[in-house]
Amino acid sequence: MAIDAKQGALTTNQKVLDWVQECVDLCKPDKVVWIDGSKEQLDQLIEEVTSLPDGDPNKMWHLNEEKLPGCLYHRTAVNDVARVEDRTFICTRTKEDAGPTNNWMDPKEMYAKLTPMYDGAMKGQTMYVIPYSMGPVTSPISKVGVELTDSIYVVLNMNIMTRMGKAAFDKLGDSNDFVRGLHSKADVDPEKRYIVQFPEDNTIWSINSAYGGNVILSKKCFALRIASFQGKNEGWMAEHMLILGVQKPNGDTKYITAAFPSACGKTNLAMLIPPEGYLKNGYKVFTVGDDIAWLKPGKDGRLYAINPENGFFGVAPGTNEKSNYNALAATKKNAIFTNVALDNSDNTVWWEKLTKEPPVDATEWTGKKVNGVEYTSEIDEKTGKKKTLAHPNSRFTAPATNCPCLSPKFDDPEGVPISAMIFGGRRASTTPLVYQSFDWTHGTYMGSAVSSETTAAATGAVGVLRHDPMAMKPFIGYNVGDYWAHWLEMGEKLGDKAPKIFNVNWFKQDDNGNFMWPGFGDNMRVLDWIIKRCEGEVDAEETAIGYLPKKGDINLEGIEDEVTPEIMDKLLDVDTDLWKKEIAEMRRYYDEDIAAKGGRVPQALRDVLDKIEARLNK
Ligand code: GTP
Ligand code: SPV
Ligand code: MN
Repeated sequence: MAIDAKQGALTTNQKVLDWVQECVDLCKPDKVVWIDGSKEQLDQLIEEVTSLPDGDPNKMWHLNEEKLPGCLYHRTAVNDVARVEDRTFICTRTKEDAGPTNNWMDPKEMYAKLTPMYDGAMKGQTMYVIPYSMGPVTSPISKVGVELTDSIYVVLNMNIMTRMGKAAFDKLGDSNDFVRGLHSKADVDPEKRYIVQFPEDNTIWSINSAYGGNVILSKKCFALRIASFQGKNEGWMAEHMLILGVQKPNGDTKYITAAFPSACGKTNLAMLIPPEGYLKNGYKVFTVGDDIAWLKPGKDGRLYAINPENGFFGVAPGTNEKSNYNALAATKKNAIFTNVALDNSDNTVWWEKLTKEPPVDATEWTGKKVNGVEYTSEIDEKTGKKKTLAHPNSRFTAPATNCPCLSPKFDDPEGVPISAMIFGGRRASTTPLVYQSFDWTHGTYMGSAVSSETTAAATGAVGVLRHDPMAMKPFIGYNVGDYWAHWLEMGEKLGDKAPKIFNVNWFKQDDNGNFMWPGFGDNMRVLDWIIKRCEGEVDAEETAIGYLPKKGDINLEGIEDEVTPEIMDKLLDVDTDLWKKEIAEMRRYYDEDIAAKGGRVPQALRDVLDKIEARLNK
């Protein structure tokens, strides 16, 4: 019997109702539930999903109610643990509009290919209709999305990651300006897994996955891929950037955004605790966002940022009291843990480096009970490294409001004014600890030149150096050349009110492969220099590649033993030969990977390349 999607609808918006009905007719769920965001409804869903039998792939578990109140645990299929970039598509009408960094298929063809997969995919199941706002509901920068899904796990994650519920429909009113997301886990078949954006239709189709980045459609699919396309057309920017505020002893707060590729330190930097000396002097760091920034020029002509999200979907391994106290604190209640390990002695969670010793009575992330100490001393044949109890891309989903250092401006509809923007990546060599661009155009070049060693956040080999422009390679929803042009246009619009642009590298290694910079909280020392540069309080060394700190201008008080002058020299070294290679590689990248494949590289960026090369050859 056909289901009437209007039953229980939380909106009279005809566009929404028609689209939901269309998807209901296609997916043929037994039931449709409109998510209002109320506690009663969520409690009921939690009850349902935790009552599933242990072998059910959708099962979630309660954790220790005293130590982790309101927290839930979930394991995904072993072949469904990260974003799948080779199965992610941007379906614009022309291939050229998707550009060389995206997989592309004609939208008509893609709809035709996927429609049979969605046909009846929700038989015997419930379709949840999730209205949500990206950004504070009243913000002029925020936008509404609706996700349809057959997964309670998705509903519960969306509840943390977005402002979910009826208020989003109220914000939308009768408007057609909402992003339509259709997700079905279907058979979680990796061969039929597709994560597809149709930017011209404001539509996302995701099928055959149940892993976060592929199914929390608000996140990478909407807030970056679709939103970057919208931003290009509407004069704003959607970036893979954290947003933080540094409050100085005089009470003045400077806001900074930073773009690092996946699993390269955004959450950590966003929540950093300054070193003791800074704390004593009255510095404080506040988190506005840890992954995504939407940026728009404000009335005063400056660039303002909001965090469109409402929670953190953070990398668990490596997170501990010392490395990221605030993130860990945020996971202590009403959080969801995915693919971490369990400490069965007290039904809590564990992951690598949470504590020194792994639990003896452990469940590793695939569900196998093991002796954690013995297990983690075994060598994994595939990687040649020690086995881990948690998946390297295991994640926590934590409400932003749990974060002890959440910015008082987190909910501010106007957002925060940005003084500096930072790019960075994992680079064992070449790239110094920090340097500043000569101007916005050079900064845009720097962003286009971001490259980084790959991590476990996406499937594929780990540790391979790849280009990841603006840390957005997997997330630019249109032609990368046009995206760079949009950056340049934004710079022109902002003029001398544009944020200053910097590049950092926390991951430079010595000859033995050890990181030379202590990182984490000590990154405050670099932020300090960056802020001083923005305020014109400190001079810099003009080099071929940009402005570098002068000797002694990075405050090393308290870490002089660890970061000796010799190490600092290496961290700030600009090796001419390596940089000539870097420039040659960028030329090759622009020519072969971008221009030859339909990317329109702006001439202004090529001019920057020429200028750097000329300076290096001097
Ligand atoms: P996504 O959520 O995938 O976008 O990742 P992210 O950019 O937020 O990365 P996150 O902060 O979760 O850090 C990922 C990994 O980098 C963790 O294992 C951290 O321990 C490590 N890391 C973060 N900051 C630093 C740093 O300053 N130095 C070093 N050496 N490692 C760091
Ligand atoms: C990333 O990979 O950059 C993430 C995690 O933040 S995911 O949601 O999977 O994209
Ligand atoms: Mn990310």
